[in-house]
Amino acid sequence: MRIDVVSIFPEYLAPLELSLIGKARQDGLLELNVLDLRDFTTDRHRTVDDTPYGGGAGMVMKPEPWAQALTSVAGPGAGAEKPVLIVPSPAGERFTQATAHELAGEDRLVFACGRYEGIDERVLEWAAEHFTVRPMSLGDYVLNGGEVAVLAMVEAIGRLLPGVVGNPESLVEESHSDGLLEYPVYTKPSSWRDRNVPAVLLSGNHGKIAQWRRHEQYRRTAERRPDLLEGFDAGALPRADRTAFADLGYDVVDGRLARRPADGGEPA
Ligand code: JFE
Repeated sequence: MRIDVVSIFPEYLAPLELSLIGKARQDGLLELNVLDLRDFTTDRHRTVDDTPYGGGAGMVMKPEPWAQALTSVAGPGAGAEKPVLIVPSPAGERFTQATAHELAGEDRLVFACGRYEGIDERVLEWAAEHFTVRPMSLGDYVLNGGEVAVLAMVEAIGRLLPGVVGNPESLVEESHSDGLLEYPVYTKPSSWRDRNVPAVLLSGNHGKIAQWRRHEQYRRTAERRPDLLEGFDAGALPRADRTAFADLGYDVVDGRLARRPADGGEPA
């Protein structure tokens, strides 16, 4: 896969050279280029921003440096598939693990890191001629620019490329994580500062261990991310799993989990 990143802070992307992604580059699985948007300006001050039409606070990124930079990375026009242009934005579609898997299957990705109040909207319209344009949000909070979002997205995508993660079993386990939160993990020593590792994990009973871990996933998900249980397929759950959900306040109704109504009855 080839990834190009355009930013006015190319040094911000230096962490991509390290660890997992750096290794993927060394092994020739990933080609990564970071470009400085200011190299595509033509004025003495290397200007990339201007005041917003319609007024308001802050500055907006000028279109022409973007057009020059994106043209330089667009690649062959005819024949080859359009690269995907990912534009981090608080107003983008949500980037999820499913998005990461989808993008890991692409041959070419280009990331456009905005700053200030964002990029002149016409750049995204124009770019659709050369790219499949995908405005993307990491989550519902506001960053100062696209760079941190790109670090997260490139790491999430890069570790899915064949040969990047050393142990493919950990990816398999993740992918059938069925939309639940992960179970808690422990390592040696078995007793640490008066806290013991749950005995079941030392039992050697792999059936019991798998069941305990699954129930911990249910417990954590109900506690921290009850929204994830709305899509959970509870149709074919073993009796012990139904009981685990019942203890968490959920009944199975028509193959879905239903929060048991709070008991609002009068005291006896
Ligand atoms: C840029 C900014 C005020 C944008 C309404 C470019 N998930 C996510 N959060 N924040 C971003 C992505 C993000 C991405 C690119 C960005 C934020 N900003 C700052 C400030 C309003 C904005 O858009 C500039």
